[in-house]
Amino acid sequence: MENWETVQVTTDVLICGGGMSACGAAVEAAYWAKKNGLKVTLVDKATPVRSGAVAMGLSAINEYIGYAAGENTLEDYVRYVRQDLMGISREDLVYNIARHVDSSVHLFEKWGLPIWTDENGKYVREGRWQVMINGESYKVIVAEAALNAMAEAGFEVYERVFIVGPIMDGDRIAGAYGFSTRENKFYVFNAKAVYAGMGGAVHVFRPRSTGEGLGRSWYPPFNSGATTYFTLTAGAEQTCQEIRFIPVRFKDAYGPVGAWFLLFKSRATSAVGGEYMAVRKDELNNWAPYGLAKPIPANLRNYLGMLDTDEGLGPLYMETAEAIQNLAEAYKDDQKAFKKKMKELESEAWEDFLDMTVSQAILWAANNIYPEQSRSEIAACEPYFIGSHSGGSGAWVSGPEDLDTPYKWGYGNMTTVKGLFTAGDGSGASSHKFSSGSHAEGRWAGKNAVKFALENADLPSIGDVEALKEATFAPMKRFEENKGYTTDPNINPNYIRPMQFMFRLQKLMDEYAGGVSSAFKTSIALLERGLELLEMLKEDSEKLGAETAYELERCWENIHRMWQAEVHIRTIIFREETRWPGYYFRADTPKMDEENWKVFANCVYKDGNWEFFKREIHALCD
Ligand code: SFD
Ligand code: AMP
Repeated sequence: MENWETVQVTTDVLICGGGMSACGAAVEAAYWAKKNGLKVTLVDKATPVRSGAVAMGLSAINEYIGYAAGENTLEDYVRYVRQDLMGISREDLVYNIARHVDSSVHLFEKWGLPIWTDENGKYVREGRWQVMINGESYKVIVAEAALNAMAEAGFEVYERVFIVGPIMDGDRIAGAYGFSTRENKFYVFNAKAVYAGMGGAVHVFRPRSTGEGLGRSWYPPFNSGATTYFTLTAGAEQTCQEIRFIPVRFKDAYGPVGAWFLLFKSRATSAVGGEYMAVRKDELNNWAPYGLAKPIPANLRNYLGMLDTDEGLGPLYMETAEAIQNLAEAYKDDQKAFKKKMKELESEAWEDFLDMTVSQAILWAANNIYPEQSRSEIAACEPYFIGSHSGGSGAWVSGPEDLDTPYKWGYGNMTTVKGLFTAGDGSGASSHKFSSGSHAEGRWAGKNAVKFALENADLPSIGDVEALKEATFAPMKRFEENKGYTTDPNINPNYIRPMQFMFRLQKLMDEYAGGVSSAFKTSIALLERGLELLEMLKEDSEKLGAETAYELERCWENIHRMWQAEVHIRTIIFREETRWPGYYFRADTPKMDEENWKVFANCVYKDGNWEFFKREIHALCD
């Protein structure tokens, strides 16, 4: 520990994370802070240029309202999100994001992002809400704007600094602490306001991929639950922590399906050729009113496919060849035009992957898949926590001041902890913000964080940082002290390495909390047993051992995941119904209960105790 220098940084607004929402927060906070003589500091465990969910790029921007052109109203979007989340959404937050999202998209375009346009210069829509982009460098472009805004204001950005946890001063956030993975430096950030934008979580559940492919998941392997850990352990109220997200993706390399379903109008079928959305249509009656309205919620679409799989009708397939043929059909009378169209569609199909999931293109090539000639396997992924997509987990945040909403207690997007803000994957019950909405919400939160720092000008105290440092480096000390005890450093009675710890967490989540191997089903008995095992894992988290700084990072990532797992299991237990089949199914309460459970399931963790309670849903429009 003596080899690690302690560096203390004092700032007004601290931004933790460098993803889509943090880049939005940085652009806005840098502007307002500079104007008011305040300072902003940003810390990312990686480098914002290629960090987070958008690191590899994206092929579409999934939230664009087209408000100015009268394409959609804000209320239309609020209704869409309500429908997709089976009635559970914070409509004030969704509305607020919707009214700002188009301006984020226009900024992206101004900063250099190529957005597809048609012959009239209008954005090409993938579906009603999505616009197509050439997005391999999407994150580079968005990050560059954020980094420029910070640099122009003279503010510092710390890259490769991993945030371990929050620092509190009573009921107010006082900063954060962490360490560099490149230099021997322990960091203590003292701030008046903190923005937690460290994404969602993957690898809480056992992934389908094994061996060398372990890190190949849909969600980026580097987002490991830091935002939930940070806000939860700071004492912030959580919401929708039961709403995990399970995307259906091209199997094994996790290529996106949105373009196939929406742009190419493709069908998904079972091995015997039945289109599960048509064959199993009657099942949707059981999930009324949401099952009977359009668009059919993502979890129900998943569920109908899972019913096929359960009956042994898998593998499931995306009918790519049929979709391409259908789209080219109109050109059939002119062979030259037909060939040209086929070529165009074929290249769009490959580009969809090359823009965001290169490995899917490699897998297609390796498996001799020609999308215009044959269908291609799809499957439900393992569960993820991503409140900004079609999941809902996150912190309970204050609504916008100017809207008629009962959920307001101060600054917009502030959690229930004074001075602690979040957005994107960090704020719950406001799904379907995606990359663009996360950026817009981050901007909103960043501006409000500056306002908070201005109006609460005293710097909170950070107390004894030596104790934090000791706890942070304990796994390294433990490893060092005990490594000579066995001949194989991986097997030692005095410590557990983070990889083995992660496998244990994933196994119990998979088998008890409804992962892939239990076909996404669970029950109260399974959940309670899972919780017992989790408690024991928690005890063993005190025995983690790390050889290097990177392994120390892995230790803390897994502690973050463990807390994400616990709040998830506990919230599933609290909600005594099945509302999102296709995400998870509680076999002991197999039906949806609109009368008792059309509510938010919220919780607070304080002084070692969990408190769970319901909160009412307030509709913003009809
Ligand atoms: O459709 C720490 N998303 C898509 N959005 C779209 O608009 N279009 C798409 O095409 C999208 N698709 C998609 C999407 C996500 C993923 C994973 C895939 C495909 C494969 C959603 C968006 O990407 C998502 O909504 C936003 O990125 C959310 O933004 P934010 O800011 O909440 O999270 P982030 O961007 O992942 O950034 C997280 C940051 O935190 C850092 N970090 N820093 C310090 N200390 C720690 N301990 C930290 N832990 C994490 C990260 O480095 C990163 O900077 S589609 O195909 O599904
Ligand atoms: P995905 O690639 O599955 O993440 O989808 C991208 C966007 O399209 C998201 O906004 C999804 O909710 C939406 N989407 C994907 N498939 C469908 C579908 N079959 N019906 C309606 N919306 C869809």
